[in-house]
This record gives sequence, structure tokens and C-alpha cells, in this order.
Amino acid sequence: KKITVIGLGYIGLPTSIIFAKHGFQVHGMDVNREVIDKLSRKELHIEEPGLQEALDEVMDAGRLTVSVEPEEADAFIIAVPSPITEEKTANLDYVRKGTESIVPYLKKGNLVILESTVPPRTVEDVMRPVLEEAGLEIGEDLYLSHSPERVIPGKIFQELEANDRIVGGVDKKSAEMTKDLYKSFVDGEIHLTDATTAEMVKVIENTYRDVNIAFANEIAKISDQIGVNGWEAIKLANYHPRVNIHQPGPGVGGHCIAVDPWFLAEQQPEIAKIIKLSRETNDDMPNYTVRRILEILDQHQVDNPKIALLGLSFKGNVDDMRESPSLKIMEHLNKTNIEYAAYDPHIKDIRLPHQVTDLDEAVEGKDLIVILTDHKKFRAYEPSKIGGSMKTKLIFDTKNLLDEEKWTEAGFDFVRLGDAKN
Ligand code: SAJ
Repeated sequence: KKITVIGLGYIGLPTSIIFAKHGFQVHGMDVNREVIDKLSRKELHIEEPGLQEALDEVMDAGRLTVSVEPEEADAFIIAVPSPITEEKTANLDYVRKGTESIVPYLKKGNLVILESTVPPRTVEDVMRPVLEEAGLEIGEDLYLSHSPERVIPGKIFQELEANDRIVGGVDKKSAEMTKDLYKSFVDGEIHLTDATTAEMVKVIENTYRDVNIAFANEIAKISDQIGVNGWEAIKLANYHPRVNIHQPGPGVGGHCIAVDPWFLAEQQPEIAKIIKLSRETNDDMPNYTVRRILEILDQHQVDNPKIALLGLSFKGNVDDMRESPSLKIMEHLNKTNIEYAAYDPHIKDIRLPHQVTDLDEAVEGKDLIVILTDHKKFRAYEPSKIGGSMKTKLIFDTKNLLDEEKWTEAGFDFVRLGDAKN
């Protein structure tokens, strides 16, 4: 059986590889020629544990081919971006174009699956018309479904296999056919529903996380005011069997959680009040973080402050900077008199102004270190060594990542976001 995958990004590429590993012949297409050139040389354009080895394996075995054009196949999987516009509405151009691009290659009996996260009704209202206008009768010539990806960057291969999967067909046969395909590598359960419900499920999962994080951020801000360690309070509350509060932080990044809630808010703005407020709360956290930085510098009476930002990716242990709160924090800092250097051990090339590729260079002569992502590597840092070259030994941990005792023993003043006792 052959599968053509449209879009070779964080989801499309690992998905192509895993199907190839499980006996399918896979053709991956991407409109970005640079990505295709790289992949043809077995070079990656994204970072993900295990991805290089897996790519080498399937390409060496001749099971995965890539090009800028689709190819005929039994099934087509569309895994393209679905970003939001400035107006916070879904940009479905890639979904539409991806669908159009496969039309010339479709044969009777083919299955078309959308994996991208989209506002509910996209399969019915955007994809179906494109396919029908091409003269294809869905349920007769062609089968159509939505099987949203639910994997977390950093653990993609593990989660592709282990997670349950939601499959929504425009009819029963489409859903069944999709399940048969994914069964080849999914160890979790595959739950069948209709396409619109599957779209809704995916979007509410990420919205749940966003709303919960907004709640955690509000707790952190309240804790900053009333003299409580918010992290400790959340940890203790979570011992309750029916409580699961997420973690505060300097903001919510990535291309999913910070985007998908708008897919609901845009459709029903009058109803989606908590959803919208949560989005705004999380979007304000970079601003709040900078306010706290200014307060800390002020409290310690630092003149001509120079600071080091550690962590640029949107979350720990990945190299992905999309929608990263760190970028917004840098924008805010550019409007102040604070000088700063930014460093991320996972990002090896210089992509930003003020970015340095060396930890020593980042901290030398600085007054304050700000931890912005929960990279494991930061935990191993030696405070006495780092403090040696600093002008003032101050550290602000926005992720509750570091061992406070270790840093205070080395002479640092340790401040945590959402922990006013400091
Ligand atoms: N974050 C917090 N507090 C938390 C958890 C996360 O501030 O308690 C922040 C992170 O630092 C990061 C952002 O939220 O900036 C998003 O990170 P994440 O790890 O929560 O999620 P993503 O965007 O990497 O992946 C999510 C996952 N969705 C859910 O867990 C419900 C993943 O399963 C989805 O497949 C993915 O979105 C997607 O592609 O939609």
C-alpha cells in the first residue's frame, strides 16, 4: 500500500517515517524546495529525538521518497500548517491548497485524511467542496476523514505509537478505512466519530490546556501579591484526587496551544468568554515577566542593568522558537534601558539580535539571569562557576526549574515567578 503525505514538518515527517517503518511505501511532498533538498540528502530541518536515525533507516531501505510534487497513492495525508492571522482567525489557505494539490492524483477508492488542527467544520466546509468541485463523489469515489495529531514535540515517536487516536470520518466507511491504516502502528485505542466532532475534540484538548495554564498563571500573579509560593500551593492542591492544575510560566508558546483556542473563539466570540480571556491572560505573561524583571532590578538597586536570558525555545529540551514567550520578552526589553544577551543551548546558530552561542559570554558582567525555559541542561549548571563572572548575583526563575538552595549557597539572590516570599 502506498501513502502520500502533504507537508513534511513536525508532524508530516515523523508520520511519513513511521508509516514507512511499518511496511508502507511513502511519498512525502513539501512545497519548500529547501526542505526537500535537505531531506533528499538525509538532512533534517527540524530537531526531534530519534528522527535522524529513523529517517536514515527508511530512506536507505527505499521506503520513503520526497519531492515538491505529490504522487498517486492509496491514501493521502494532509499535515500542513493552520496558523492564525493577525485578526486571530484561522488561515486555512494551506489546507485548501494542500487539498487542491492532490486532486490531479486522486483515483477511485482513495482515502484523504486531514491531520492538521483546524476549526470545527473545516473538513465539511473547506475540503469537501474542493474535492466535489473536482467531480469526485465522496463516499463513492473517494473517502474523507480527520485524524488529528496529538503528539508532543520532544516525544513524537513515542506518542505516535502510544497515544489513543481520534478518527472522524465524513461517513462510516471513511472512518473505518482510516482506522485500518493507523492500526498499523498505533498501540493506543482508535476511537471513531464523525469529522466535525474529531475537529472539535482536538481543539478543545488544547484549549483545556490553555485555560488551565491561564488559571495557573493567575494563581502565580495572586501569589506574588499575597506572599505565597504559588508553585508549592499548586503542587499541594494537586494531591487532591480531582484537581490537576497546570504550571505557571513566562507565557504559552508553540504553534498549537497559543493558536487553537482562537479557532473556537473566532466562531462563537459571544460565548467563548473564558477561552478568550485565558488566551489574553497567557499572552500577557511575557509582559508580566518583564514587569517583574524591572521590579527585581529596582529592588536590588542595580544601575545600568545588564541581564542574561536563558532559554529561547517555546519549551524545554526542544529547538523550536515558534511563538516563544522569550521572543516577546525580548521585544518588551528592547523598549527599556536594559542591556541583555540571550542564550539557548539547543539553538546552535545565531537567529536573533542579542543572541550569543556561549553560556560564559551570556552571563559575563551581568546583574541578573532569567530562566525562561525548562531545559534540563540548565539544572546541571554550576552556580559558583556562573556567578564568578557576574556583576551582581541575581537569578529569576520563571519555570520553577532550579534548586533554590544550591543557588543561594553560591551567593545568589533567588527569585521565582509566582513566589512572593522572595
Ligand atoms: N506550558 C505552561 N504550563 C504548563 C504546560 C505548558 O506554561 O503547565 C507552556 C509551555 O511552556 C509552552 C506551551 O505551554 O510554552 C505549550 O507547551 P505544551 O508542552 O503544553 O504543548 P505543545 O504545544 O508542545 O503540544 C500540545 C499538546 N497538547 C496537549 O497536551 C493537550 C500535544 O499533545 C498536541 O499534539 C500539540 O499541542 C498539538 O500539535 O496540537
